[in-house]
Parts: sequence; structure tokens; C-alpha cells
Amino acid sequence: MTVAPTARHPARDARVLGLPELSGVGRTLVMGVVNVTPDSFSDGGEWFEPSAAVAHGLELLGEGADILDVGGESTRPGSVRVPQEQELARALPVIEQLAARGATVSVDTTRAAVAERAVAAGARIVNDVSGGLADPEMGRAVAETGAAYVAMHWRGHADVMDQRQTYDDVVADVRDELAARMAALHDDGVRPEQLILDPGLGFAKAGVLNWPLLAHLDALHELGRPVLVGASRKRFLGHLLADTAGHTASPRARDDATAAISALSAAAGAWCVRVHSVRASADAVKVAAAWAAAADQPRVGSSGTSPHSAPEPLTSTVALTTESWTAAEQGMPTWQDSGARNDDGGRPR
Ligand code: PMM
Repeated sequence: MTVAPTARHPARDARVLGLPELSGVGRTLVMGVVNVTPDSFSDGGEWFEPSAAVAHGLELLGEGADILDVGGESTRPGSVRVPQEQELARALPVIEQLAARGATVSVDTTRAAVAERAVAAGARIVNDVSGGLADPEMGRAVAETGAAYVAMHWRGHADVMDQRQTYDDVVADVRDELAARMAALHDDGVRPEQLILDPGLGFAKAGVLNWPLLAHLDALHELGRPVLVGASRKRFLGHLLADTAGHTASPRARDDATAAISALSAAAGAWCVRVHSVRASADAVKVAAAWAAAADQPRVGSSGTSPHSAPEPLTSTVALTTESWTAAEQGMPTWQDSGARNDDGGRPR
């Protein structure tokens, strides 16, 4: 059974153009990250093979991801840009194969041409960390494709963003800058129903600036569109979890904290959480939905109820199951088999 959309979270349950099956499902969605970038490796220099990326995407679907976010360019602080052709060569084959297997795919790109090619290859969401600022053609491209569009708060590419962290009030400033992006995108022909907003955690935001944004997601909800939260493994979590000697937690050691943020974001009405490790966040958003559903119901006792009955499970919004889509069954190498360890290399956000 799908939990009915509630008045509790109107922005979460708002219709998103092009994503009817992911609109109003009554819980927060989970987007699994599929970075097809060589600097995602701890040892560096090893290219991320498309087959390994596809296998990883299928694994994430099996763990409960509703959306797979495929990116061919790292946005890690300090990283340098890759040429467009290279970004296309990395991302397109992976998008094609995952979309062909029924996954809802988003493309993580700031380039209009990549967005267009990705949508033609089967992507249904354009996830632009620059909110249209990096490429003046992005608004037009998104308007023409009709794809859903994640507009993230952004102040500059990875090489400069750490120098652009001055805010009067980070919550109000991010909200106002996103509102300005919404207006500009509207002028380019993007329809409001295409939009999903994102506070851009870690992008031009040092550690402490991220917490008020999380604590005040309601300020972004004032803009009337669904909100995506991308906290997974970011630097501010490494600082939060630092040991007594002040050593920050490694990216992978931030996964439990990421799942905690998924639960809290879901309770605050986020539309989606973007995570590297899916299973715990998929559980977390279900817990939040069951919790909220119980809060909305009259209080009940045990008469007429099985002592073990739980709230009705939410229907997976993706017609894929662990059983049908494990990488092993597809005869593909798994993420672990490839020896790949994502997100441990370079400078983690
Ligand atoms: N963060 C990263 C990449 N893409 N997209 C959205 N919408 N929101 C984010 O916060 C976001 C993103 C950086 O994380 P990664 O390099 O670990 O993928």
C-alpha cells in the first residue's frame, strides 16, 4: 500500500513533471549516487568502468534506491573540470544501460549539452549542482526536454567555491538565491512543476553553515517546491564525528550519520535524500513515514490488531527488486569485486 500524501508535507508531495510514479508517494525518496569518475577511487588513476558503474547502480536499486544519479564529473572541492566529451563518454553508456533496465535515472551535470544527451539516452531528471548558473543554455535545455530539474544552491565551481562562503544569514541567503534562480529559470521557459530545490550542502559552505540549512528546511519549502538533501559523506559530517585527537572521520565512516540525516530530513518533509550508501537511508525514510503515519492516526490499542502488525509497507516506487536485479544474477562484477572504493580519494567535501 502506498501511504497517501498528507497535508503535513505539501512540498514533498507536490507533483513533479515527468515523474508521475515518484510524485506523492507519501514518503521521502532515496537517490543512490553512481559517480563514474576516476577521482572517486582511493588509489586514484584507475578509470571507473561503465560495467562496474552499472553493476553498482543495480546493487543500489536492490538496496531500495528510487533514483540513480549518474555523474561523469567530480564536483569535489578543489577538483578540476573535465572536458565535455569525456563527461559524455563516462556518463552516457551507464545512463543508457540503467534506464534500459527500468531505473529512474538522473544525470548529475552542469552542462546543457550533457543534460540533453543524457535525457535522450533515458535520464528523466537533470541534477544540476549549479542551478543553471554554470551554463547559460541549461534553462532552455531543461525547458525543451521537459525533464525534472534539481536546481542546487551554488556560488562557483569546485576550484573557487571555498572562497565564496560569506553569508549574512545562510538560511535566508540560500533561500533568496534559489528564489532568484527559480525566476531566471522561469524566464528561460522552465515550468515550476519541473523544479526540485537543493540547499547545496558543502558547496560554498563550511562545516557550521550546513547545520542551519538542515534545521530550517522549512525555509526552502516556503518556495513551494520539493527539496532534495545531499549530505552524504560530506566534510561537515567528518568534522562532527572527529575523534578526540581532532582527526576527522573518513568518508565511509560518515555513513551512519548520513542515515541519521536521512531520517531527520524525511521527518522535516524532504522530497529526496541523495546518498552513497542506500540501504540504511531507505530504511530510515520508511521509519519516518511510518512514524508520521502513526502520528496522523487516532491512537489505537491491541484489540483487533495482530501484536506483530506493523504499519503497511510502502510500495517500492521502482519496479525492481533485490531478487531480480542483483548484480550477481546479471553476471556482472559487483562494486566490491571491481576493487573500487568510491569517494575516498581526493579531498572529500
Ligand atoms: N553533492 C554532490 C554531487 N551532486 N547533487 C545534488 N543535487 N546535491 C548535492 O548535495 C550534491 C550533488 C557532491 O557529492 P559527491 O561528489 O560525493 O557525489
